[in-house]
Amino acid sequence: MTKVAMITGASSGIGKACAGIFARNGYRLILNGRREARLRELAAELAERHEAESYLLPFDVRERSAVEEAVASLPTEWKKIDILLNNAGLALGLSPLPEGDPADWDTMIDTNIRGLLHVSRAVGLLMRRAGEGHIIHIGSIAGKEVYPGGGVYCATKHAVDALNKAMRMDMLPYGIKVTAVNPGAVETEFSLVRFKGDADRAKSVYRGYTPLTADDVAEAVFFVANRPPHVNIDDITVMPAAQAGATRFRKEG
Ligand code: NDP
Ligand code: 8X3
Repeated sequence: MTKVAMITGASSGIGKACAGIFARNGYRLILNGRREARLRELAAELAERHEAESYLLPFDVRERSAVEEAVASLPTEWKKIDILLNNAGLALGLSPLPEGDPADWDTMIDTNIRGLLHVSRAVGLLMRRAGEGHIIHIGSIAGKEVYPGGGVYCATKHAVDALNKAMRMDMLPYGIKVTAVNPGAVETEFSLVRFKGDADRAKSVYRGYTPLTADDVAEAVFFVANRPPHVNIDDITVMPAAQAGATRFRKEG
């Protein structure tokens, strides 16, 4: 039986690139995101390019009952999930805390922390029953450091860092590996979302240096997911060569 990788936030950026590398390497995929049309397009592309089999599981990670119902609805042959990639996430705004929008805080906390917990619980129970599995979190350099205006986003990614460590302990008795991949700047739709559709501002985040691509991160994810059974990578940080820390860049021009 081919292995199954479930990816949250597969409709864009890092999640989509991860779907590509797992498909290319013979995995079956469970693709999640809210934008179902994008998931459908991706599944068709992966089938054509790699003859990969995908199962679409669109839901909003923030809605616990939707997550539980979706995971429970998986056909038996899709319920043995080998890899869960907790990738769905976002930043909204870059304002100092007193000027921040509490609605944005709620969305970040609900998606990046609560959503990750909902999915980890539902899939973790299946993995526990199977006696094996691997949960991989997409954290961030923002989970290791903080920067002005990024307080709430950084807090959510620090929470991912804490959950990565605690979950590894909780899952240890069941033979389930837990890993975090923490990227620095990656050019995806992340900044377009953060700046609410302001394409010029989003573009400016990546000006003057070469950021990571989503494929660079996908290669790191695939590497940690494919170590021998006795090896776990607890945590890795992947940065652009032109970035040393959350706010320190070597920019030209
Ligand atoms: P994108 O905006 O390109 O992708 C984000 C993905 O998350 C989309 O597929 C989106 O799908 C999904 N998503 C967002 N909210 C929800 C939700 N409520 N339910 C289900 N899916 C959701 O950004 P990235 O690929 O860059 O981001 C992926 C992860 O990487 C995030 O966790 C981000 O914090 C992290 N990260 C990004 C970095 C960067 O510089 N880009 C650096 C470090 C970490 P849809 O809208 O269809 O639901
Ligand atoms: C995304 C990277 O530095 O914009 O997690 O927060 S950063």
